[in-house]
Amino acid sequence: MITQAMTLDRYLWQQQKAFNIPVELSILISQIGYTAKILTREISRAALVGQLGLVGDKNATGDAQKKLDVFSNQTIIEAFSDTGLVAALASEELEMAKFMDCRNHTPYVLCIDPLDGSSNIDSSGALGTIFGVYQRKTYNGCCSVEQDILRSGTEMVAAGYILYGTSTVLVCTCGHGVNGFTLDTSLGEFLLSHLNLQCPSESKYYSANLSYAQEWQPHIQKLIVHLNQQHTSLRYSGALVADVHRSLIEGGVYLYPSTPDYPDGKLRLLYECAPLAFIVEQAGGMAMTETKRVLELQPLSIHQRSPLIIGSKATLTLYEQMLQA
Ligand code: FBP
Repeated sequence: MITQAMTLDRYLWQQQKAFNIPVELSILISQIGYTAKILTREISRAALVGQLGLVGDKNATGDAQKKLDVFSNQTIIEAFSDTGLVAALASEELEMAKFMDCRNHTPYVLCIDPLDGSSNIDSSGALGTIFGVYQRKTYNGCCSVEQDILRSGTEMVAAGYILYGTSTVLVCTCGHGVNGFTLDTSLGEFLLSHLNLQCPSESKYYSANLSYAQEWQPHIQKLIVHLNQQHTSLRYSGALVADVHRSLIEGGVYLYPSTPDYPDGKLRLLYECAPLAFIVEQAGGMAMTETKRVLELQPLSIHQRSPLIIGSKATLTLYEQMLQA
């Protein structure tokens, strides 16, 4: 059976031919797979190698930085240095954009949350990595934040996430459907395990931090009441990637709405909301802020926040009707 298994690299090569995807984009995603193998190893042994706990600094958006946040970010920067693939990088762990290689032949811009769900690290909960890829726009030997990085999600050419859970799963799309690959640690290979993922239209689960529920907008509260009336089970893992992955596999909706403290929500548009919106839409689901389609949002800053409601189509469509009611 193993010999028939489809490796990530072989799959990317087939996609290249089938959809005329540039080889550089396939290599970029393959390189993300490589960083996921390193992170899988480091996460699984974090308590044994002193990688639990805080570094004592705060990241670009004021969150306490965990040692694994810094390790993950550094691993990604090193993995793409000198590859000629990534001209500029926007990361949750970097205050400013990092211009990696602005020589004219370097084609892509990478927006990444190196480690999602960091509050789960010390309790060995689920973690993730989220990434979005844009075709570079400036070709005059330099890069620009405005032109190359602050792009609406509709311009994305690829996106994906890695879930570090009971197994490590890499889910990605180049705009031609969504596929999942599970890491066989004995081979060190990502093998195709979820072909052409389709997000079930109905929600079996919902994920939200209900401790803020009384502060949410009335139409959000109405949706929660409806989900509870339907006995839609609540599952909130503390890791956006894990909750969105469950929604993709079993049907569900994840919500992080705005509150008086977080008028724009908590999650970051460029490297959390937009890449996941691209993936979920490709899998037949939907992704909205509280009022509009996430992918149409034009970011004004690298760490801009956005409310997020993402997942099963029937639930999001019902939410839209509640909005218009
Ligand atoms: P990080 O990327 O900094 O981990 O933040 C995102 C996140 O941890 C999501 O993964 C998760 O769903 C949410 O924030 C949890 O936030 P809260 O603790 O406020 O419910």
